[in-house]
Amino acid sequence: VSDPVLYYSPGACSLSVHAALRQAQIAHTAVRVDVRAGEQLAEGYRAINPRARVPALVVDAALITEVLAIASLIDGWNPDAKLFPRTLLQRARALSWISHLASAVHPLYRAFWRAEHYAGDCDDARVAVRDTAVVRLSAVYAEIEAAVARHDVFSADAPGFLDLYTAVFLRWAQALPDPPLGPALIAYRDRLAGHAPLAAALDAEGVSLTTMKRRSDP
Ligand SMILES: N[C@@H](CCC(=O)N[C@@H](CS)C(=O)NCC(=O)O)C(=O)O
Repeated sequence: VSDPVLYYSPGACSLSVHAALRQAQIAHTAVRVDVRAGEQLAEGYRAINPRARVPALVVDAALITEVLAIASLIDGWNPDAKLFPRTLLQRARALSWISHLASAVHPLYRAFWRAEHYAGDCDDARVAVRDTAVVRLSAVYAEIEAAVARHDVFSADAPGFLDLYTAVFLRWAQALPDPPLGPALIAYRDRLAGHAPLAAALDAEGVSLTTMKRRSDP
């Protein structure tokens, strides 16, 4: 049985599972597929993941896609890593946020970065999709900010997968015209950046939570 192989792109949503593998101390190989350079579209990668997205985890020749599925597998491998809350109700509340981030918030970033995915080649529609995404994202961050301020499922003291995944969205906020992060989210982000497994994954990917720039960028 060989180590699982994680396909990731620096600072992409795959950062969450990259950090989770480290938190759970799972030996793995991390393979970079640079989405910014379009490497996910290469034939070689499509042969591994026909959906041409990251993250993808290959385990004993089985392909697992989708952050939540990968995170739940890692949790099963090492429940002591506390990636998910133990009590059923708390676990459901964390899953509720993770599911919301994956199914509603992530697509807003797709609308922001790849408006053509929804608007086709119509310029006016692309601008409208992009602008609407920016407005909706502000509301999303306000809602997360309130939950973080109440210490409601989110925790920078004992981060679980929800926190690792949220860190990705806090990083991405830097790409928005006026990053909608209030004081509670900034304090939460800065504490998360010091969480060893996340810090190690950020370092391995050459990115940080406070800028969209990569270490290798000029
Ligand atoms: N629903 C998927 C979304 C995966 C996804 O869209 N990943 C982005 C990076 S954050 C990607 O690979 N984008 C490449 C592309 O859209 O061409 C998940 O939650 O894992």
